[in-house]
Amino acid sequence: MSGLFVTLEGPEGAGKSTNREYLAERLRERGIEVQLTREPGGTPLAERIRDLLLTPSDEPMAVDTELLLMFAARAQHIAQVIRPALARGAVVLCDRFTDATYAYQGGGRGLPEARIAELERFVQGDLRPDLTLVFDLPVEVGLSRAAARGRLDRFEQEGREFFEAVRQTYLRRASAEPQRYHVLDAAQSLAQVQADLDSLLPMLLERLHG
Ligand code: T5A
Repeated sequence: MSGLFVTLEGPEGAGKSTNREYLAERLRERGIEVQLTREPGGTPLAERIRDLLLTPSDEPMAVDTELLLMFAARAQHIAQVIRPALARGAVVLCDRFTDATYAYQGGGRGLPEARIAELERFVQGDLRPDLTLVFDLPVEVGLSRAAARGRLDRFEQEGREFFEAVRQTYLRRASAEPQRYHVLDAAQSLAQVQADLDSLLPMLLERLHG
């Protein structure tokens, strides 16, 4: 038995966490097991790596260190949480995954895509999301939502250009592989975004059972 691996992606403040909970409820009320998780993080050890990655520090983090820590956390998360949940037949709803590495370390930091792809193969083998929901919105809207929550993490302190590159990388990847990605307009009201999610449910259930 194998479950369904669904990732939620998008720039800061796009509503991934909020809508992940919403989607989980819609699936659970149909009796489906849902594993909610996130990256970087998802296990106690990976959450410790998350702290290293997100906490601002006086020592600048080298971009390759950042990349390797993302994949170190991911290796732990895949082994401890994602693969076991998929083997049980659960729907894994994961807030960010390797598309975020392409968007932030690739698009934002400028690391070569080939280097990320090499680590992706090494760490994940053939594991790829079955479906990726991209919550897209203008950079300023997302940043103002994130800022309204208070203290900014290490990534949220980046400039507008960085986040524009992040957004464009997501959109480029989505248009290159339309069978895996679904782009949602996350600048709409929450009620409208959730109505859009409702309309995706039949397709999601078909992929789970099909
Ligand atoms: N990262 C991660 C990398 O660089 N490389 C990688 O490989 C990975 C995996 C993680 C950081 O790590 C980076 C990317 C990130 O910078 P994070 O906290 O997981 O950090 O990610 P964030 O995007 O910062 O999480 P946020 O919580 O900011 O964004 P969400 O989850 O998209 O947004 P959410 O749901 O918390 O909503 C934010 C606020 O907006 C409101 C919500 O109520 C909330 O207050 N909101 C709306 N308001 C109006 N209309 C709507 N439609 C709304 N939707 C939500």
